[in-house]
Amino acid sequence: MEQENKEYLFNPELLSPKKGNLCNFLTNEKINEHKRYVIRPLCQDDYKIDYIKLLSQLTSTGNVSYEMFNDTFSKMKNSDGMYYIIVIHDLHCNRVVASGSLILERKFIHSCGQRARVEDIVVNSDYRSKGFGKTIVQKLVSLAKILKCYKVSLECKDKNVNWYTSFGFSKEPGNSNFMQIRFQEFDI
Ligand code: 16G
Repeated sequence: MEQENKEYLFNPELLSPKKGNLCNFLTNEKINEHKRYVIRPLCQDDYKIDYIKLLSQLTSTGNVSYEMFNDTFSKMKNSDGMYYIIVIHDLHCNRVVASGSLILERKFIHSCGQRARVEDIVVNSDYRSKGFGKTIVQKLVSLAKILKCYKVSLECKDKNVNWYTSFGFSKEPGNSNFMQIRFQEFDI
């Protein structure tokens, strides 16, 4: 039998107020009857339980092989604490049903501070309206605070602005633009 690879992207204790408790069962009793859902850092083996398929509900993923996934996973893990991807795992169906990332950026400004970005929030369409997205965003915002970031920001589709506003994100007057240039030749 293939050995299970439980390598976490980052220390799971960061998600758990109780030291040593590596799995964090969702606290909403109504939704989490029988301790079905856990929230935890991304694992290397999540590739095998359709992590990329989950991301494809957010945007185009391209063809990501296991080797490509592992290579990126290792680079993130060895990045000196810059990448924090969390998932909600449905233990009954053994699949990853929601995910979100917190990416840190080192700065010289703000006393060599760190800024954080919330990225790639996605909930499997079969699991919406259970508060999973909210749980993930709130965990990531708490994590940004624990990691002493001076601010946390995000960019999102226009239709989601009100949803993110409900977690305390706001458009600062005179400072609320998000712009981009897309390089089609590298978008594979
Ligand atoms: C949304 C996501 C962003 C993601 C992008 C993908 C959040 C808060 N925002 O803006 O993180 O990378 O969609 O869309 O999750 P794209 O492939 O068109 O860039």
